[in-house]
Amino acid sequence: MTAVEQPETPLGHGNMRRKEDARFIRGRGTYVDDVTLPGMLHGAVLRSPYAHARIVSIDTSAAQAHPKVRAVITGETLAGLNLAWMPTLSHDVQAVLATDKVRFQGQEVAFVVAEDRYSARDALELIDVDYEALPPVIDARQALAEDAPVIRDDLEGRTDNHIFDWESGDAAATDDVFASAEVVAAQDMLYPRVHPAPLETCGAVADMDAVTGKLTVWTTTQAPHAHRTIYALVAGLPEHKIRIISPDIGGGFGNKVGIYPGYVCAVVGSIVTGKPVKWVEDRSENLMSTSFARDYHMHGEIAATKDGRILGLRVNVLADHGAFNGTAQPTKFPAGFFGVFTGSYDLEAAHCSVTGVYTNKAPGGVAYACSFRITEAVYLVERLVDVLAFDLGMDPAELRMKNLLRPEQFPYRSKTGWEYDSGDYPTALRAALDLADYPALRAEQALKRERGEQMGIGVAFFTEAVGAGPRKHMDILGLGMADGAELRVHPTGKAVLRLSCQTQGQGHETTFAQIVGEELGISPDDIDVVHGDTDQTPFGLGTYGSRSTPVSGAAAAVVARKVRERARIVASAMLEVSADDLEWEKGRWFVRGDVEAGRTIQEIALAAHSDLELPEGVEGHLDATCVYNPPNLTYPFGAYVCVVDVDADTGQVTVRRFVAVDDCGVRINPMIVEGQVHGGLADGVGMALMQVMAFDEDGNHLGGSFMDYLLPTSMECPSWELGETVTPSPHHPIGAKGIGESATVGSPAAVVNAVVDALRPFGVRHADMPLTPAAVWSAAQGTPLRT
Ligand code: MCN
Ligand code: CUM
Repeated sequence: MTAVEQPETPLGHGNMRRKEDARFIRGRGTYVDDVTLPGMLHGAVLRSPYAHARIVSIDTSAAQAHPKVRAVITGETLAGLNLAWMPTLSHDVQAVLATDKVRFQGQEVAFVVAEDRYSARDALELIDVDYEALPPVIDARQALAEDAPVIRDDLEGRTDNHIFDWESGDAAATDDVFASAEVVAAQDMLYPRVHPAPLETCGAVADMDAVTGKLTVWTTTQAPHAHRTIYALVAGLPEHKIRIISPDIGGGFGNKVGIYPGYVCAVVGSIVTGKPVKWVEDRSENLMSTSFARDYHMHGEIAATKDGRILGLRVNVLADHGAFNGTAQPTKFPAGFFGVFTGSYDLEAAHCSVTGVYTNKAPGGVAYACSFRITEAVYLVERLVDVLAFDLGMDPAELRMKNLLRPEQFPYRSKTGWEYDSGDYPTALRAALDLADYPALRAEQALKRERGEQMGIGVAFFTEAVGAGPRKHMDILGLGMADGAELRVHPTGKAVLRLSCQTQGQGHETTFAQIVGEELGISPDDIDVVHGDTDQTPFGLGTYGSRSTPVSGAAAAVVARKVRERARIVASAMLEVSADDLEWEKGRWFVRGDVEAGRTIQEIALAAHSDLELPEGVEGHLDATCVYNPPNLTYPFGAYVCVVDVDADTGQVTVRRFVAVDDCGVRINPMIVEGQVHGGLADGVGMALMQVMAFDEDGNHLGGSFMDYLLPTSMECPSWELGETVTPSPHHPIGAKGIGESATVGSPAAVVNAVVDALRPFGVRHADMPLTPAAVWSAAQGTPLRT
């Protein structure tokens, strides 16, 4: 016990403080930019000032002549190595350095390697690129117009900007439900283009050892093993000649899932110069060129009876994917998991169609705590339910309560084919309404309205699908989404757990030690978690889509149980009884009926490494490995209530209260879970009220700094009021579901619903995010802004 109380919970140390904080709070973390190697050179990327332009010529002679420049790499250099284009995570290709055209402002055009970062940057200005400007496609709604310029003329036979059409659900059944429904409410809405904006930008240090032929890359990646395989495929090197090290990461939020041109350029720079090369982007580069999120133009319709029973949902989406289809998501899901748009409700039929288009904007599309597009899906359905409540004159909480799936319907197969593993939705919603004292809030609102003051109450309920995935259904570039784990218990009973996933701040070094500690009765302090280094960890797909707990967490529990079974055999040899006669209590095996006769896991570990005679065929030592292929996703859920005060004269919104009841099954470390929820709620306030990646009609990026692209601070956030319910996942070894993205997924709808509710006296039924003062003021004037 430390000074701060760490209560004993069913999961051992419960709120154990984070092991990694010992280094973080002392400023002793090691991030990519902290890596310094002897003779290391520095790279910088020249970026396109145009959104769309043909490259006529590139003259690098002046840059080459700079005394501190060691190499200047262009698309042409890369083309000679067959590296000018690289595969994206969505089976498209992306230019590493442009050869033919630039397709978004900020696109990578050339790479300078110099003795220091300043010289590399200076030399960029010496490169002379002759561009021939082309008309850009900025508005996704214009991308499919007859006369729209074709962005991807590099792709053979391409005559338009269409990427894919995807649909889910039963169109005919849905049309029938709508045709006979008493009430249909429809709403167009935009989930704007936003950016995860991690505090640490992206970067890499690449070191190609010409003698051993081994490439080592320290890099900001959420998926070290997946990156290694992609490098292997692209470079034609065997995996064991590539080592990806993802050291401490200063936030990922989905921004660090993919491979960026800068990483590849650092590798090529190291090959060309024979020296290690560091490339770290600056804030504007991060905001302008790396993976954005959302950009979904949605048309939603909801069908219901007059008394508010929801019958069906019909949705059309236009998805802006930017210049290259670089979304990171399982192959069979071009619109991510948008298919769960039926949300938390019991309905008769649903159908959605999604069309993806190219535009002259940065690639990306799945990032920023999105659970693979569930953010968009939840926002859509939760706004539609509020629009329906508006039209019916019903209370939005009551309307939700009436339509939520009931506990006895689980496991529930949704109309679009997802099997929700477990849930008790009404209890969660009731808990949130109680915590908020919903009736009192409505009474307060009525009083204020009489005084002409605008107060709004927003309710949202969400269901997520996280933990990709069953490998049969889910892969990324053909790599099945299962995770390995290795556990080694040393002779003294201390242990090392090796994992394929990679923490970016979620506290894996603590929570995974807690999982193993709980299974084996070893203190989490005595269990070291090794991750983020492909030479030291088993293969697995990485951390995103809140899959670490559902997949790697399950692997950690399973591998610990394997060790426990091995320990049982060792104990039976030690005690000279049959293994069948042994019983487990946390930390020791004992003889059934004789509690005194037992051996602790530490005693067993020592014996397993000793001269103890083990049964025929049983190996010594106390190690195990496993690969966990999840049988299903896990389905966390939650109920949120947001209270805002709106000044209709200035458009200023104040989030006064925010109640969040989350259910992520069994909580390994409740304090870490609450931290995850706090962060996600702040994200939601940011997106709902202040964030958008805007462009002018020429394709100039208008959000390239934190002066323009706003991050919420404690000033804009209330003191979060959290509650919880616990509905274990029936198929996860410890009943846990993911939590890392829940609050980002669920909260934007609650905030927007609250603001729209505040504006009800002005007849406002919907307003698009971000609800900046200008947007709120305009909505109150009856002239909503369109982004
Ligand atoms: N946890 C728990 N009990 C549960 C579920 C989770 O104690 N029932 C703990 C886990 O053990 C882990 C943390 O909560 O320490 C988050 O777990 P999980 O939900 O499995 O999510 P991941 O670890 O896979 O993290 C990914 C998720 C994603 S996809 C984004 S985006 C996001 C998020 O995490 N990025 C983050 N939260 C973030 N938090 C920080 N600080 N930094 C980021 O970049
Ligand atoms: Cu979609 S952001 Mo997270 O899955 O890394």
